[in-house]
Order: sequence, then structure tokens, then C-alpha cells
Amino acid sequence: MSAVARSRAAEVTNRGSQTAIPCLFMRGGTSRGPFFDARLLPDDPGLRNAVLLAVMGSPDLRQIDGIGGAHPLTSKIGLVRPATDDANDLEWTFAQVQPGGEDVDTSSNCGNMLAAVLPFAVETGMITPTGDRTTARVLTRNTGMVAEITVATPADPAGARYVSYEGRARIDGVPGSAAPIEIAFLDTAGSVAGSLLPTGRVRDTLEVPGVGPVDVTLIDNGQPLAIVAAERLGATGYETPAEIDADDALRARVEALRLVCGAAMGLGDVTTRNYPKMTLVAPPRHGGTLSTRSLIPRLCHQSIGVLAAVTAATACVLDGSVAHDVAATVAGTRPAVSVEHPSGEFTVTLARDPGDPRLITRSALLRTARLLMAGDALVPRSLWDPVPTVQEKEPA
Ligand code: NQM
Repeated sequence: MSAVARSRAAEVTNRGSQTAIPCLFMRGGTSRGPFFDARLLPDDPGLRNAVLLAVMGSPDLRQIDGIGGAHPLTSKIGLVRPATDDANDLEWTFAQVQPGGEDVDTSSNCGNMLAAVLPFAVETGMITPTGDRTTARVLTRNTGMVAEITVATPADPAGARYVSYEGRARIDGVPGSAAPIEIAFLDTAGSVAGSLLPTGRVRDTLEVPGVGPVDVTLIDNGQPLAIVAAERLGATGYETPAEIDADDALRARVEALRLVCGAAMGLGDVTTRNYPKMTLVAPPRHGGTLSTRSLIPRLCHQSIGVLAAVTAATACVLDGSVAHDVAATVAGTRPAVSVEHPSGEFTVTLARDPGDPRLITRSALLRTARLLMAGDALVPRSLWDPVPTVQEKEPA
């Protein structure tokens, strides 16, 4: 078992002028960030957010005074605890911190960081594995989404079970191979926007300042997406992320469209929000179903988010959607939809209701994760000092 992680006292301590918070630094899918036992952080949301910003080093763009990775995909945090209801085993909150921003956004999902939640829970003793595979029901508090997650938990020679990170599963966007983590989402429609198709239509034509009329599919099957034909915005849809990030004029058109889409989806002013994710689509080029470039929302994803892939795959099976226009044919009640992205592809297996094939009842996919470092995250005690010193405890 992870001796380092297990042997540490799970409590916040003083360390000179700093407060030390037990923390595991983990990769979840194609994202990475610190994970905490949510019960150890301040109850007050304002103070908790100030602590999280200090941990990451935001709002500095380089996050130089913290452990954030200076990119949205490596500026993510997981806050995990045992479930507080009988239906689930664990619950967690995903927090997105933007390198240059002061917002701690807990309003949407992250299926990549989700992949590290069960390994974290086993590492910290929240979940005790009982067999070679351990399955848990995990509630994402951000949106109420529930997922069934399975990880490999073999036994060492002494019979102690541990999370195995070694294996042969490969996911595009992460070098090498690792143990597979199976994730099945049960009910993801309308995670943030309230319903699968928040405008009630599979396609809308929106008037965008400086761009003109643009056809979009506004959809949320776990992540709010605005799906648009890449060519309508003057792109091919096959650019590298660096090419998209360097194209200020294209990004300005995408952002103008995003603000209009956010309002149309009932999400209000999304200027500082990290959604809707803007998904530029084109016909597949590598034998998959659909080619995507996902802006999250201002920089281009190196691959695609998990629930963004689930949502894009869902759009492929909706007749009349912008994705359906350019996607390869998807057939059957359990289709495997291959979403192409800049570093490869992402396969999502959808379960469609035989009575209504537009209804997705389950989506399953594979991720990997790894514990990268175990220790304490340190923030200035002047910010948060929950541990009175011996002297402070004495009556005056
Ligand atoms: O859509 C990036 C990621 C994500 C989110 C983002 C994600 C998801 O790749 O479920 O995983 O969209 O900001 O980590």
C-alpha cells in the first residue's frame, strides 16, 4: 500500500510561518492537480477559496508562487470526502482555478480529474478495497452527477490491497500506459444548463457581432458545449492547439460566439465562466466518428475533456445537429463513438434507449490516473491558521 500516503497524519499542522495541509498531487486522465480531504479545508467558502488560490499560485499567470501548472488543464483541484448519503460511496468537488484569474469555479464537471478520485480515496483510507477490482459510486457535488468507477486493487504478498497504477491501458494525451480506470456515467444530461438541449432544439442559428449568423448545436450531456462547424469560423478544424492559441482573430470570433451561446443556453453572462466549451467540428480524418478542436474556453485543449467528449459523442447521434452533419454514421443501441482530437482519439460507448434512440442512458469510457506526489501543500499562516499553538491554547 502507499506507505507514504498512509503513514502521514491526516491533519492540518503548523510549520513555522506556514499552514501545512495534507495533499496528494495526482494525474487524472489528461489533467493534473492537488487533491485534498475536503474535511480538512476551511468551512467558510471565501476562506477556502483564498486557501486554494494560494495553493495554486493564482491569479499569477505563471502561478510561480504555487503548485499550479500555468495552464487550465493543470490548474485543477479535487476535494474528496466519504459520501454524506446512502446512495453513494464518495463525493467530491472539482475546483477550476484559472492561472490568471481570482475565481474558484465549482459550477461544472471534470471527468479527467474524476478518474483520480477513487485512487485518492483508497490512498487515504476513505475506501478499503476488498478484491482485485474496487468499484465505487462517486457523486460530483458540482452538478449532482453520479459515476460508477472501477480501479485495479491487487494484493501485495502480505495480503494488503493497494491501487495499482501499472497496466496496459493507453489514453491519447498521456505518454506510456497505465492501469485502466473504468468510468460509467449514469445520468449526465443537463449538468449545468438544466437539460440536454437547453434551447429545446438540436440546432440554432445565432446572430454573432462581427461574425454574422452562425449555426450551432447547444448541448449539455455532462459538459455544456457549443458545437460549430470549424469552417464557419474560418478554421479547418485540423489545426494544432498552438496554431489556434496563436490565432487571435479566430479566438476573438470564438469568444464572441461563446458569449452569445452562453446567453442562449440560459447560462447568463459567461464572460468569467469556463463554459460553454467551444467545440469546432469537422469530418473525421483518422477513421473515427468526428474531428474536434475544443476551446476550454479560451485556450485549445491538447485533447478533449471527458464529459466534453461524452457530449460531443451524444451530438453525433442527434439527427439535425451540427455534429451529425459532418460525423460518420453511428448505428446501434450501444455505439462506440470515436471523437478525434489534436493528440489522438477518445472512444465513448453510449447506451441508447431502444424506445427512443435520442435518449442516452449511460456512457462508458476508459481513463488512467497516477499518484505523483504525497505531502503537504503550504499556505501562509497569515492567510489561514486553524491550529492554535500551545501558547495560544493557554488561558490568558
Ligand atoms: O469535460 C477540461 C479536462 C477538462 C474537463 C476542460 C473534462 C470534462 O480535460 O469532463 O475533463 O474542459 O476544462 O480535464
